[in-house]
Amino acid sequence: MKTSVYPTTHKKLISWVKQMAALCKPDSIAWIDGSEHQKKILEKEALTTGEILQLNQEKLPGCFYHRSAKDDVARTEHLTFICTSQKRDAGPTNNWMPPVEAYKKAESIFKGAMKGRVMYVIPFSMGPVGSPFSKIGVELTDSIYVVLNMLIMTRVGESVLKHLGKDGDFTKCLHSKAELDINKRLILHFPEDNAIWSVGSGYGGNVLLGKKCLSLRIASYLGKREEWLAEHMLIMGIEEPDGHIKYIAAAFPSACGKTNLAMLIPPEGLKRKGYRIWTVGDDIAWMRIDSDGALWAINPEAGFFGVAPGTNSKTNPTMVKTIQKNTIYTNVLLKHDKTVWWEGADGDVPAEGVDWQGRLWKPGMLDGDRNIIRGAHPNSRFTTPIMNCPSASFRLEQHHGVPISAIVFGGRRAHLAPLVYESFNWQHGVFVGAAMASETTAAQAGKVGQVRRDPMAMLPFCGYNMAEYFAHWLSMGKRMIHPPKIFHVNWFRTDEKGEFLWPGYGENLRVLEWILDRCNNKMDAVRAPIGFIPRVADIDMMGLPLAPLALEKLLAINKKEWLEELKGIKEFFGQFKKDLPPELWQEYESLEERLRN
Ligand code: OXD
Ligand code: MN
Repeated sequence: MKTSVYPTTHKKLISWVKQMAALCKPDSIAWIDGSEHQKKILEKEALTTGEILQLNQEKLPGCFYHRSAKDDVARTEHLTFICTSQKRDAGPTNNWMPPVEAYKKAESIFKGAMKGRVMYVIPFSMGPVGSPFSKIGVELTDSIYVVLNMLIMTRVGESVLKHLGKDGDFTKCLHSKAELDINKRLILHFPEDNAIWSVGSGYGGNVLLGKKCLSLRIASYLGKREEWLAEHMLIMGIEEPDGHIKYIAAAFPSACGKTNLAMLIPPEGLKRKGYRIWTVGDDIAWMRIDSDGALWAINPEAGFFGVAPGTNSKTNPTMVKTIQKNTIYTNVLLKHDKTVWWEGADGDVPAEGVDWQGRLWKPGMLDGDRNIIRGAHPNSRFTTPIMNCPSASFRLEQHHGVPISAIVFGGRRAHLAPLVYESFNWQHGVFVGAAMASETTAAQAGKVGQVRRDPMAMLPFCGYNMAEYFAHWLSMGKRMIHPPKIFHVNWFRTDEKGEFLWPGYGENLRVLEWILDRCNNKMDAVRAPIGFIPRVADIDMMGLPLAPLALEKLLAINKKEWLEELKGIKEFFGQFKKDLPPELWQEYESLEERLRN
């Protein structure tokens, strides 16, 4: 193996890199410095091997295309483990493996896995380098695709090493695509060692280790220890007609529209009032209590890893503009002119193209089971820098983040949950988050459309026992002088015919306006058993004709359905046994009582 000159004097880092190289046996080691020059060399190399393809540089400058293995297209939650010494620390909702066993299993796959390959060393910062919010990681990988994506999604290179200095803390992230074999795939988290090992996959959520693995699973564990919150939340600024910008953080399960909401364009009526949106992040929020007693947040990421299907000028015009340059497209349809397409993209359906599996594709083609063959995989993605985004917040690089006025939970529920409601207080809000449920989407492997409980949209991402996570949320509330108000929204309620009642997308700002009015103490509300709900007349519907009584239906609360829902909540809470904070049972019982009266 060729040895490299080390661009750092951090002894522990160097010795860890050497140790991992001895395990994985790469031909050489290359340190990623974050320079444009090195990026170009890597792109060239990946083009030669076919790991990426160049897209039409006139129409999509700086853009590339990548196709993954057929069975490596989404997060594999059943292969994702929290490896703590005690099972109880991982809790009943996580897969658990004892660290000794996990290291042993993974070592046998990592052993020699990088033979004939380069091991890239990526020093990265989640959050602006040097901010008190930020955390440093170093990812070792044998995939240029991973390096190129990390260059978009995180802050990478020399400045990070400089900040790390001789002995700074960092998360040790080891990745190898190995044979990309689903039977030899493991995504392992070792919170006690501040380490992540991911092997056998090339899918973003499994391998861009700064994202779900560090910024949520490991960070949630660190957040508990260091008294802050790492959440699966978008952050957006809403500039109000008076020029003030209020920031909200919102948690929805994967592929439920966080990205679209984070950069919505105000509908005409509201735009005229003077609203404007500033995007801080679309997936992850790190939040700390500042000396003012309020909750402040940063987005630790520097890019978007967004779902392509359904993205178009109606659903997300801002994103359509964002992904015109310097973007990596994965598993979408490749058109003959080397541009890209996906189901639900703008413009005409192409007459022909090459699908995400590399096969010639024409619209309407059927597979052996007579199902339509899609050109793009339903979880096909784009990776694109936030700085491309026309609505990118001017506060993205500010080290102290943005103040959060409201926390919004949401789910995809055809029934039950009204368009919006507000919790009575922080403790009740934690219950609302803990009792969240949603229908599954294509972002996780498995069946689509099944209701599963997904507290705070963190079920797949909480790196420790969720009972303690709820307790941590409760204690954060007690420590704040000005806690944000907590709301719940549901854009996905349907009518008797199964049609969506609410148009969603930009129109969602009408609901956010009510939320802000509540935060500004400008609006009364109706006290319902589940929380405060808007009076029908209080949602500004200027320019949005809905079917008669649609808003009434959207805001209706069916006590019978809610009593039925309580059974699911009880079952979910029950699995935590004595660990569940009693406050959540109190909230459960109070809700039941309110529903029965
Ligand atoms: C994501 C996810 O990719 O939640 O953001 O799956
Ligand atoms: Mn996500």
